[in-house]
Amino acid sequence: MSIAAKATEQLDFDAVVVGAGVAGLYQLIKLRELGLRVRTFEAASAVGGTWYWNRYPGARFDSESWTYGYSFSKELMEEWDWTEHFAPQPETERYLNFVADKFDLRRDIQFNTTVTAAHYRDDSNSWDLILHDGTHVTTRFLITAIGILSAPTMPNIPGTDAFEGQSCHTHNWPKGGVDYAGKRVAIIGTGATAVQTIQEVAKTVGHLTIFQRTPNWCAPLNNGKISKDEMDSIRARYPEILARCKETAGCYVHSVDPRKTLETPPDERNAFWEKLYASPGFGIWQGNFSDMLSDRAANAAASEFIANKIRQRVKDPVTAEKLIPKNHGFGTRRVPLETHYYEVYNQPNVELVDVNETPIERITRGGIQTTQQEYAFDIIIYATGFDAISGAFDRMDIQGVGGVRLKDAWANGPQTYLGVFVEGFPNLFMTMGPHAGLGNYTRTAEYSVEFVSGVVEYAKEKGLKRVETTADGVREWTDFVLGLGEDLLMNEVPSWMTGVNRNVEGKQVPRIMRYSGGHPAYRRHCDAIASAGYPLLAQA
Ligand code: NA7
Repeated sequence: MSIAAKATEQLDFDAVVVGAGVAGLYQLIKLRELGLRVRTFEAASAVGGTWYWNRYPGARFDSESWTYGYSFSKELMEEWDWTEHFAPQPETERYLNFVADKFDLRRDIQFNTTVTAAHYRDDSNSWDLILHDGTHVTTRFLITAIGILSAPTMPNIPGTDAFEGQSCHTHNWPKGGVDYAGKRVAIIGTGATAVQTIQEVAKTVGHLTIFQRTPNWCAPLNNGKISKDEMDSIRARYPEILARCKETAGCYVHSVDPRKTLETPPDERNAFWEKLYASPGFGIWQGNFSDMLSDRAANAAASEFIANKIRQRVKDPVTAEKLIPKNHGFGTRRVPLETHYYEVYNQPNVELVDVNETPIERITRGGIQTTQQEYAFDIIIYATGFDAISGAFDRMDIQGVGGVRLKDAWANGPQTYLGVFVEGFPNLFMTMGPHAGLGNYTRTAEYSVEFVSGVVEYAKEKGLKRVETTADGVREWTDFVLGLGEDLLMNEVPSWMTGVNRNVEGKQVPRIMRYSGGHPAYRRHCDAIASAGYPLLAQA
């Protein structure tokens, strides 16, 4: 880290946070505690980030609600009751508003404001931000809390503007909702978002057509309501729950089973998988046999177990086979958790179109034209995903020392130190950045925010005006992260987790985008660096 002191002009703020979602809200609290002049800019009209935008039908957690809340305030944990084990979007949005109220956060947040550009000024060791209306704002430190799934992408299909019915991306679902009951509805995509949308829309739709390019391995969510008594008991166990999340690789309550898949006798193996399939949440993904995501034969066996479940649940064998992934194994992409998803395909008013067999040629005024026929629709839903992890950075014009654009610096994949710092971009700190330890979002975001806050506090105490990573820091960390990810089956497969989005130029090939050494190791690594006074940050 290079930290250089320099007398500067009066800046508008000591720190600016971009984003008022899960990470951004906590970051604002921490920076206020440090006594800084801080301002948050948020593109939406209210707090929530992901939980503000993604109000599509059926949107909900796949992490247990009671592992997802903030842990920094005991009082907050005392006061908030979750009503379902996997809370729906409106409840989470309410929760984040409750947090904003409780800590009086809105007075430091400027809503409806997009930061379009951020340019580093060498002479004053500060960032010059340009807002969407052309306003300039200066700050010493710039902290991004822009999320990893916040840059939605439309499909690269011609004619999306031509459609005369109603259409929207799930991320931009209208606040007033969409009246799809009894209507002819199309959904493009079959990722985690589409799965949640499909199973909800199918309940009242007139006719539903699902356009699938790649099926995903889905497993049951097994959600349930939380009674008042159960919530009290969960609250009493919060210390134990949080301690458990701290120990697991992804900060979920589910921890990997130490046994090896094929060394476990078939009956025992099957019984274990049956139990996981009937249990709530990500256990079947995060709590499976220890070699399930690294050993090909183990992974193939787990995949066959899930494939048979799909065959049992979907009545038409041709449709069932279409829903079974063939190009990747179970768990090598993010596992969508579902509630009666596969049974939707048994409804007479639901049709699955495999766009590999009959590609979509264009969106028309009245619907969707494939190579085989034109389908007529009232509504088209684009559940086509995100330019993940680095996409939100690419969409901002971030320029570091010498006017170097972050997008160009990362053209061959992100290069960071600890997922927090970028060479040539002093005083820029990323929460939940590429190559950081990611997982259960709030659990990992809390750590990320606390680490960044530690750096800012250090700079404040030492009177530092410039904090930046050395080239060595970035090289060492990037090599380390790439090495860690090499043997994982997950990193071979195109998905948002490997930075692939076929609708975005230059993002066609899987890359290692995430630190995969497990969050406990990530924390140990970062804590040691903080205790040692940030040795790979340049100090001047
Ligand atoms: P995903 O998981 O990236 O899914 C996007 C889906 O859209 C996926 O099925 C894509 O197929 C499909 N897609 C994208 N573009 C096209 C085109 N042009 N034609 C046909 N199909 C297309 O995003 P989600 O929003 O579902 O989930 C993201 C995460 O958010 C999720 O994991 C949760 O953590 C929350 P493809 O697989 O690329 O063939």
